[in-house]
Parts: sequence; structure tokens; C-alpha cells
Amino acid sequence: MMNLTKLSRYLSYILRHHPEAVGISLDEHGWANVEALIEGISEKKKGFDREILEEIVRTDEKQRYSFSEDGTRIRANQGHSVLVDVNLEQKDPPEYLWHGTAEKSVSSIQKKGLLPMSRLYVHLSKNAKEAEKVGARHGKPVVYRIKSGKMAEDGYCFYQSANKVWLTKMVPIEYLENNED
Ligand code: HQG
Repeated sequence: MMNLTKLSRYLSYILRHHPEAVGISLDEHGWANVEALIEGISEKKKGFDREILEEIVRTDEKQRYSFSEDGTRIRANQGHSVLVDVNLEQKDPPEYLWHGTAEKSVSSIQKKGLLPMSRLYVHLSKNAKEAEKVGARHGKPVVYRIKSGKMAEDGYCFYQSANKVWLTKMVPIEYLENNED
């Protein structure tokens, strides 16, 4: 039995960052050909097949992937470092969103605001609890509350991915609040 969580991570790595790792490419909208992907992965992970891929997509806890309607293509819904346009929906954000980071990034964030770093967008969470989990991936978590409603009023664009993750290009410092403020 293959470890689906590990495989899902590998799929993220391929579909968001390194399609060339399994000898495939993404089109401008982030789509990979399903057959080529399966062939590429199965060269490295014996026994990987369409059934397993479908199970990962169906059961992924954050619904990270989507198949095209005809099932011939697959893409990650968000999180890319590769420059692709996944047809994000532009949407008015709630008054507040949250961002979890690690303590070690705070001094830089206080100077420059939130930047996408290696990804195309800054990822935001819909509540503090979720943000804390995201931050803990990088070290001792620190949670910022973002004045997203005010940002939108001031003309900044917000997007929601197919799996409902809030994204924006950057968050200037004046829209950041944390507990120490
Ligand atoms: C930090 C996961 C220094 C930022 C999660 C973060 C998320 C700065 C790190 C999604 C900075 C980038 C994305 C600045 C931001 N100076 N550091 N000016 N601005 N940073 O992994 O948001 O499970 O690229 O705070 O749940 O942690 O993969 O972004 O700590 O939704 O689907 O730079 O990835 O989803 O790290 O995570 P990341 P993230 P998945």
C-alpha cells in the first residue's frame, strides 16, 4: 500500500514547482497531461497508477488538485512557484484574513510586509487557528491579522483558488496587525 500523504506531497512538488522532475511540462494554465504524469511518476514509484492518482485527488485534505472536465489533464489549485495562470477567481475578501509565519521571518516582514517569496502569491488563512498551523511548518508560529477589507477598499486585488485559499500579491505593513501591536 502506497503512502498517500507522501505521494500527495510529491504531486504538489511536481505540479507546483518541478514538473521536469518527472519529465513533464505544464501548460500556461498549469495543466499537466495525466497519462504523461502517471508514466513519469511510475518510473520512480513502482505501481503508481491512475487509480492511486484519483484516490489522492479525491481524498486530499486540502483539495489541492483538480482534473480537467474530461479527465485528461490535472493541475494544482494553488501554491505554484512556476509561472502559470490557474484562472483564479477575483473576489472581495472578508474584513480580516490571517497569515501564519515563523518567528524568524518577523523582522523582515515588519520591514517589507508580506511577500510571496518563492510562490506567485501570498497565501492567507480564513482564521487564526489555521494560520497558526501554516506558520508552525516553518518554526515557532507567529500569526498576523490582515486588514483585507481595507486593502480591497484601497484597490488591492484578492483571489480565491478552486480549493478556497485566499491569495494576494503582497501585503504592505500598514495592513498587518499582530498581538504585540
Ligand atoms: C514568509 C501550504 C521574510 C511567509 C500552507 C512564509 C499555505 C517572509 C514564508 C501554503 C516575508 C514562505 C503557503 C518577508 C513572507 N520576509 N519572510 N517579507 N513575507 N514571508 O511555504 O504561506 O499544504 O511559500 O510568512 O498551508 O507558509 O502546501 O508560504 O513563512 O496555504 O497546500 O515566507 O502552503 O499549503 O513560505 O504557505 P511558503 P506559506 P500546502
